[in-house]
Amino acid sequence: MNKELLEAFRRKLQEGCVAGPFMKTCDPGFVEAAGYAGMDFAILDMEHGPISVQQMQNNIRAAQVSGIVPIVRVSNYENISKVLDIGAAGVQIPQVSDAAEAKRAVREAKYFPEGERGVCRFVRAAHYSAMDRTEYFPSANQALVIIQLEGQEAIENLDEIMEVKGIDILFIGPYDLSQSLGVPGQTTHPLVVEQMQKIVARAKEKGILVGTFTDSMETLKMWSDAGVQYLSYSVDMGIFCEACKRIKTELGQIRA
Ligand code: 3PY
Ligand code: MG
Repeated sequence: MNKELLEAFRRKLQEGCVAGPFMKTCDPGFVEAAGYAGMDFAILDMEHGPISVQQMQNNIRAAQVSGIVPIVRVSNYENISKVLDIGAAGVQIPQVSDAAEAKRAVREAKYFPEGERGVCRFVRAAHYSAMDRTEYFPSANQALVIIQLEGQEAIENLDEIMEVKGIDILFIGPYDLSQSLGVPGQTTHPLVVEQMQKIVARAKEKGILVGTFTDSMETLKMWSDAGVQYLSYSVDMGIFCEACKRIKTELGQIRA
């Protein structure tokens, strides 16, 4: 984790908003390209992507090369410390439903006194022990902890979840939320938008940062206007698909 990069990212979050894609790629070149293109962060996805921890290590290196903040979405609590050990600047934990799960996320991600993360300084994040131990442990506790609220249960337990210390961002997953509300995939259905607006409003009252996923410029604008600070826009594979479709259409028009 690069200290300066993370500090600049936190400042940008507080001052306005940050944007970045989810990425399922196992090729570090794509992550590097997203950084050179000026994206603020990439959510490197272990929940829905095929990537291994070993490959993830190289994606994180690539992010650091091009100055994009590597957040890893884990698929289980056990992987939280593993991806922080290989240098993730933050972890994103899906399907958090109550305060106990939110507390577990923090416990796994932080060293004493905030948590009980398993201790090892012979890892990439600590420069394999070349980093001074008095510097490593406090700096490691700066990693971002982002939890995903994406079901009715999480909404029912929102007050207690918002009381949990050590959470940096509440991320609303519109797709899983739409399923939980009985309208799977309809992320702009009034039922979904209404619940999302409620979460955004409650988090704002408490001064907590909020994030969400968007896959169109309309929804990006809608949630940006609503004050969402951590905006994820689409997924690497989806962005590539859209670009291919557009090229195909334009080729068709040229040939017509
Ligand atoms: C969801 O929408 O359910 C997510 O997890 C973000 O893509
Ligand atoms: Mg989800």
